[in-house]
Amino acid sequence: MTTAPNTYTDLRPSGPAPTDAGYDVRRVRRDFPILAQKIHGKPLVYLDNAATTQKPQQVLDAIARYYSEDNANVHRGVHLLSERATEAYERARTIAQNFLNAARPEEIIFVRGTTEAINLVAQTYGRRNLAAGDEIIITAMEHHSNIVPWQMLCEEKGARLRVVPINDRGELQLEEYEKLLGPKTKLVAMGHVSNALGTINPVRRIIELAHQQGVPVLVDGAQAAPRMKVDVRELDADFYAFSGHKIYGPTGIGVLYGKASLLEAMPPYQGGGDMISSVTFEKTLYNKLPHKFEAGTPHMEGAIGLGAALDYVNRLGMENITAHEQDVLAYATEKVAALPGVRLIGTARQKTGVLSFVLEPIHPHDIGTILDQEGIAIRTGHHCAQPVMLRFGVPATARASFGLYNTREDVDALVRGLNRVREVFA
Ligand code: 7TS
Repeated sequence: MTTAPNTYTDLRPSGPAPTDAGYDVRRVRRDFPILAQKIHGKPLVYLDNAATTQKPQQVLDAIARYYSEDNANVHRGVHLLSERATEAYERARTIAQNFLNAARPEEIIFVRGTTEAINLVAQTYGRRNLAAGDEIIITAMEHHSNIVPWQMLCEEKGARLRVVPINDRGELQLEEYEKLLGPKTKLVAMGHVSNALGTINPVRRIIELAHQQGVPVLVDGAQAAPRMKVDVRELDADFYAFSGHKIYGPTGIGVLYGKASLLEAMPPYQGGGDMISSVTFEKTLYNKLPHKFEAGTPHMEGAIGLGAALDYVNRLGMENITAHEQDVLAYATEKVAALPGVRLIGTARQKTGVLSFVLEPIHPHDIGTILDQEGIAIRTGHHCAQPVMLRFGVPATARASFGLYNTREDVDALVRGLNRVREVFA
């Protein structure tokens, strides 16, 4: 472990940001110890960032420091350790608030991840506000976690799921969305960025159109938050969800942003400690926001690690990260598309992060296995977006997804690996 400052506040940027001299990806890579290793004797080329990202030393240190210096349960003890743990946990909430530009810290609910955030809204807001005959609008490019919770709710309530179709590039058909929006619509739920296609959806316009009909919108930001500036107030999003592990933070932690007015009116998700203000056997009064939605001892280590990850991203500068990843994606798109037999799946004009493709007639799993032998980690399969595979008539794709530490050299290695795959199957 590297030498670390003593307190959480010391994690804030000190000295000039690395971006002063441009985005130095080589220096950035040194922050990620895992990247330095060899896989099957070859340097690791990690291109599975849409599944999960690697963690910088700053995050590892923040977690180790929390356990070695400050660990105690939050919101309970009068003792100093508990005060310090509470302060660190709540500071992480403020960091997340600022990251999303939320109006108030109480609008940030710590959850396990995007999946839990969506289930929370389905089970609380959805159960309270939907009735038989009502409709929820999603899109044809959603991750299963933004499909199944709504299906479960629809089944329970006798409501109906409506799906906005996508074109052959993998872009939303906005005119179809406008046709689906109507008096029966009670909620719109859609991804900001598709994990299978990389499409960036025009969420601001989508929200504007929904709001004209008085319909709230949940945005699944799992793939957007790590790659682009998100401003929930500028978007006017009603709910926004993302996962810590996809933004260089720990697993098991994520954020649900909700407008305070909506969160206040929602019933709790789970019952237990911390979410109450008083309990008798006759009646329990619920705690105020955000604690109403955080039953039980929270994932303190996770929140603190996520705070350190967001600090890290802020320090590099989201504009720099976006520009860097766009460069790597554009380079990869050009090089991979030029390989004989490659068909790109997802060619939206607004894209980020993800390059999905098939290399006919080779099965994506075989591509993944051979690339692994070359030290290259990609994901193959349906990416928890089976309807997208169906739409493009493929059982699976190979997917390279990029993070802030990937380089054009990583792409060159991928292209060499794919040439090797073609030789093996020639
Ligand atoms: N929404 C999107 C758009 C995602 O990409 C994912 C995970 C989730 C929701 C669920 O996030 P979780 O953190 O709650 O699991 N996507 C992927 C992927 O593309 N490969 O592995 C997980």
